[in-house]
Amino acid sequence: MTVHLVNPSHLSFGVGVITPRWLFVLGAATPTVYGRPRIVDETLEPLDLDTVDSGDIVGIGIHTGNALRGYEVGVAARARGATVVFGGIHATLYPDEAHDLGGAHTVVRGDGDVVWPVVIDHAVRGTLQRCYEGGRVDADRFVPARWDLLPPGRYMWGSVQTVRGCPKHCSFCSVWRTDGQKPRQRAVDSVIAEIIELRRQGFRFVALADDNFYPVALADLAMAERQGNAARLDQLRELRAERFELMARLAELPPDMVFFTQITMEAAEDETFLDAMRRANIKGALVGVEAVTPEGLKDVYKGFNYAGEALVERLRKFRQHGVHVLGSFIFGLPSDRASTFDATAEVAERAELAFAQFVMLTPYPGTVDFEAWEKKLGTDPGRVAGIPLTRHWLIPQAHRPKVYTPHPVMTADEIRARTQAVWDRFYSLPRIWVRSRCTPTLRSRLAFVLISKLYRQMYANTGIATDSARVSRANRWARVIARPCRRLFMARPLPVSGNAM
Ligand code: B12
Ligand code: SF4
Repeated sequence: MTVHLVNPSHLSFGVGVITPRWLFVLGAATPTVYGRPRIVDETLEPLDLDTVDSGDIVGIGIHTGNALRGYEVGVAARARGATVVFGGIHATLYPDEAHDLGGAHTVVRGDGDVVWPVVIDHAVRGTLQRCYEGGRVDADRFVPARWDLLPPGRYMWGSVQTVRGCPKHCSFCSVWRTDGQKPRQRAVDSVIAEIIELRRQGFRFVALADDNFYPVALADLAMAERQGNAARLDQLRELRAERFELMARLAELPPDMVFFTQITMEAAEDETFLDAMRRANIKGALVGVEAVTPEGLKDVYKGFNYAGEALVERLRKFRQHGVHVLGSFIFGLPSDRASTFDATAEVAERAELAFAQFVMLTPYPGTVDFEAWEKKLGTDPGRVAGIPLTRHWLIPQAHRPKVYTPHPVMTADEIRARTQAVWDRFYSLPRIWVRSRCTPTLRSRLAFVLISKLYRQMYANTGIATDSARVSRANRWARVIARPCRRLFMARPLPVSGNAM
């Protein structure tokens, strides 16, 4: 019996940017008596169904965007006689859907770290339940990933999680509801051990795959102090101290290592934290800017962000502390106007962002926005290809709308076209070349140009374009750029024995 773990994708690029962490965590949680799990990441290559035999177990992890492809894989694997198990955020939110459409024998909700071996055991004994509650596992029970399962030469960045959960409550995000608002921080030794293993395999670049690397802001401490809440203050200080301990340990790793994470903009006000990030070689951070106007921020319950000039200043602060920002912006908010698009592109440029993504407001299930939208559409939400809009992830990729929420003044196509134009502007070659000055050597400037082009091809052209010819062209281009790009990110593997670090 073979255990297969499949990360579904309708597009394959041959080379991946970031290792999908869940594959290697569940690989590690698979009891060794069942042999070496077979890892299949369809962002590299589609699953070869001939490798699935009757009696095998096929674990499929889905988020909303790849659920439909996941269901195709599930149905096909079941038809070959395999036991099919679904997990991941989308299966957590819609367990019945995986049964109805994905051929699931069972579904795991929540974290798989602890429950996965139980599910395999039940599958082997023939005592599977319809659903398992994996829950929110405590940080000391997070299973470290098995990096020996990595296919060689396929990824640019490793991924290591240091904290799960986020104390904020943004309206477009499901993390605080599924992973919880209490940050679950992993022990420092366990994080460092994984990073060392990745470095030994030649990975210099590691994404800290956290919901929010900065779970305790100065404002939170000040609030607890004002409230005279001594217990809360102690708890927050302890969490904060652990972050500094982790960063101090990262700083001891070889200086050629580079880390990237996701963080809230509040960190810009915390220069001690930013300095620790610089020492730790955390050279990049995705910051959810979302909107550049106060009205837009109100639309997404992100009042803790800044707008206008203050926003530009905050974003520059990261750069001044050696942290390059990937700014994430949302278009299609009710307060957006035609002028918002250029204004956003200008802010992105003036704030000296290294990278930016411009996404169109998508109501993701599990979010406050989704619930309000679903309720508003009521019993007659409209249909595409026979599928109600409120189940948009089930619409075949080629027909999937790009904009879901009717906008007060713009048509869906106008929002899409203007969003595409902002991507085109931000990622024009001359602009990328100017931005690449943020890196020190010609080799790294070249890597910067390639990764910028790749990022645009992978996310904008395949995600926003409506024309299928453009999507396949972008896919081909991404495949071509990805190989040389990967080589630029790698280092010579370090020996396993000896005290290299
Ligand atoms: C790191 C990250 C990224 C990275 C790296 C992705 C990668 N290659 O790994 C980047 C920045 C590239 C990224 C991009 C995007 N992401 Co993202 N990302 C994350 C983040 C913060 C962590 C994921 C992670 O690695 N976690 C660590 C692993 C170990 O945890 P896990 O995946 O949850 O898996 C556990 C359980 O879910 C379960 N499990 C998972 N699969 C399976 C399968 C089986 C069989 C079983 C039993 C259990 C199981 O067990 C695992 C261990 O406990 C999550 C937030 C989150 N909390 O999940 C968002 C998240 C997954 N991303 C999200 C989104 C929306 C996106 C984008 C669409 C954003 C955008 N607009 O561009 C893109 C889509 C990319 C794509 N095409 O896939 C959403 C998905 C929402 C949804 N309902 O689908 C999340 C939840 C964040 C959010 N704001 O809501 N992302
Ligand atoms: S968008 Fe970021 S800050 Fe907001 S709740 Fe989600 S993870 Fe937290």
